Amino acid sequence: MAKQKSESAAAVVDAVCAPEWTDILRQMIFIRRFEEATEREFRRGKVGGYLHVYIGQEAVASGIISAIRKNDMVFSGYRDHAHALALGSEPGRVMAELFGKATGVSKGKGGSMHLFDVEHGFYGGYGIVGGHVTLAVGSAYGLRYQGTDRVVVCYFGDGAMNIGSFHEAMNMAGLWGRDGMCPIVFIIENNGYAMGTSVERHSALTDLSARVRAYNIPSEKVDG
Ligand SMILES: Cc1ncc(C[n+]2csc(CCOP(=O)(O)OP(=O)(O)O)c2C)c(N)n1
Repeated sequence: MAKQKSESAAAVVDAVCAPEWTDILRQMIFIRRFEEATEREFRRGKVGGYLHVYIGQEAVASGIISAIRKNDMVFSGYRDHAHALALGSEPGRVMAELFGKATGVSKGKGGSMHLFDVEHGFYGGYGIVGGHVTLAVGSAYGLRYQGTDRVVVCYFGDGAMNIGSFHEAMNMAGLWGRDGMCPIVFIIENNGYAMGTSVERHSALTDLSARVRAYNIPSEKVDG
């Protein structure tokens, strides 16, 4: 993996994973165990605010993050624990954030939906559905403007694709991308629902990867 995990993060992963598993499988299983633990703590009333788990989507964060470089930038929506863990955030600091502790990755001020760990390339963790997509596109433009070859990876859910700012961001990404000025990979995490509303009920076009082609952005469908 391109990202370097801290020693204590690696030790926690070792504690729940068999040594013969591949790095990506270890990552995925570790995320599953972590999410099960967060749910338990949430039910015990230990987690401030709300909590959304990533169970079933582990491969999407683990696979892509294993392919990026240490200085690339990652943005995600509010189902964000896995992205932080896959990037190498210390699991104890991620859990501390859910508990509202000052030792958390966002100093206990963000909670489950607002994890940040810039040192590991994680630029959030956003509770405003689709809001972060504009920030990610602006950051990608900024990276090119500064003359770097860094890239942005931006995750969002199927529901986020119906938000107005999402379409503004796609238009700018398609426009700047035409001149090579928007180094960004968008990952639509289509889990079939915008929370409780199925894709069939919330999207006029259910082939979501086709929707971004309207903005001159090439896309393909992958089984996550
Ligand atoms: C701007 C905004 N509008 C509405 C909400 C309320 N809301 C919370 S979750 C959600 C659905 C998001 O669905 P999706 O992006 O598919 O994520 P999922 O939870 O299904 O993974 C909505 C509309 C919000 N958080 N932000």
